[in-house]
Amino acid sequence: MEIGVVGKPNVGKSTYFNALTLLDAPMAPYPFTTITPNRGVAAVRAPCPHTEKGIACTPGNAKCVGGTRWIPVSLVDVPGLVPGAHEGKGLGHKFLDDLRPADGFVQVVDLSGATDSEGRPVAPGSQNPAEEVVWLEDELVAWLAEILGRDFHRLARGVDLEGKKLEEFLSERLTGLSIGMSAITTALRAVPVDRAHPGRWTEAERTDLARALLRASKPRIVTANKCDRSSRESAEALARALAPTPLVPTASDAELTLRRAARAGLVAYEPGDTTFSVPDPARLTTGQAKALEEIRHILSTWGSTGVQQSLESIVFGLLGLIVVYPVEDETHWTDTRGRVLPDAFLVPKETPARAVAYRVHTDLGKNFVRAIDARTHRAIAADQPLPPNTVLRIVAKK
Ligand SMILES: Nc1nc2c(ncn2[C@@H]2O[C@H](COP(=O)(O)OP(=O)(O)OP(=O)(O)O)[C@@H](O)[C@H]2O)c(=O)[nH]1
Ligand SMILES: [Mg+2]
Repeated sequence: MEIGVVGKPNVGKSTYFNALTLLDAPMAPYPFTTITPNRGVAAVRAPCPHTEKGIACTPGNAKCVGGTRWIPVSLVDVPGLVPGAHEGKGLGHKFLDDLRPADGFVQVVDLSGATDSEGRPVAPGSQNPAEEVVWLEDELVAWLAEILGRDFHRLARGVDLEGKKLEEFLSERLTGLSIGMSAITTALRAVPVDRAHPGRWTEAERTDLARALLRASKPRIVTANKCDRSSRESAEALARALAPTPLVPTASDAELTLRRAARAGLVAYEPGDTTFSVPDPARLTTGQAKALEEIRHILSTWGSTGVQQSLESIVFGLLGLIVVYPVEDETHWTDTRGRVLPDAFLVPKETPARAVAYRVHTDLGKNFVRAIDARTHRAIAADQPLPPNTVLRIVAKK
């Protein structure tokens, strides 16, 4: 599971990334601060089932804070894209290859309209962020079309002659891009190409197919960043212009400050909170106190910084992932070492039980007999999907 953070330069991608990962990727008020991709681990929240049992959990991969599990999600922050990147403008789009494994994108835009298409600071309100959502998709499409098109005619001739299944041919071409067979089928249905003769497809047809593949495989939300310098009306107008693409207003800078202050013990704040408190105001410098007052104002205007919510909106909303908790002992919800609810996994909603078992351990998948819902003690067959938040025991042949 990986989410790519994309957008034009200087909109706050690395600030958003740092806020979610607490890493230190360089940030600065000019374009092309990021020149190589940054990778890190963020987390999404889910209620921990330990509260139902009345016993504490012993988390391994996903920490539990006050009954909320924080489940890891990989994040990659890439350099800014500019219009014409696929022709080499700006830093070009070669680095997009680092987004190959991405399952979805968060596009960061500057809601205040104070950054031009090349990332240069300009007068607030002089730019319309809706436009970059359109051209950025074109750049992503050009990148995917280029991957699809490499040596296409020579390879596609083989498809025509050998009668090899078109879907398999495309799947091979798209290896490593996290584009599944269902996305390929959806895209082929959306674009009326000559299925029997891919060798005859025009470049325009390949581009249309690349767009359909992108839409079917890599959902995108937009974060209206720097909302602290803009207004609710602007956010609402942008949301209307982008619909049905979801829009979440964000104040990444404020979120980063709050998370760092929380790490330093200066504030009590959990990501996603609507407010924060200062346990010992005497510890704050005048500058810190003033910055926190400004952030308090942002939270009261916008409800939250939106950063945590935006990540969860793509992971749970658009990607439709659910959390499942595999255990060894279905009565005590422990693993072989007695740890309570040690692991939490994110899996797509419709994942059958056996595929979840594979995810936990290849041997469990291979030797799968059945799964058992640890709440109801009912058996779940190999091809049955799991409900959200399932605590399950996987029974496998020894
Ligand atoms: N007011 C305000 N400024 C922000 C916010 N988020 C980021 N910034 C500022 O925007 C500038 C650019 O931030 P970066 O995170 O470096 O932007 P980027 O999109 O990664 O830029 P490149 O790597 O150059 O593409 C910095 O000066 C940040 O402090 C925000 O929510 N509000
Ligand atoms: Mg950056």
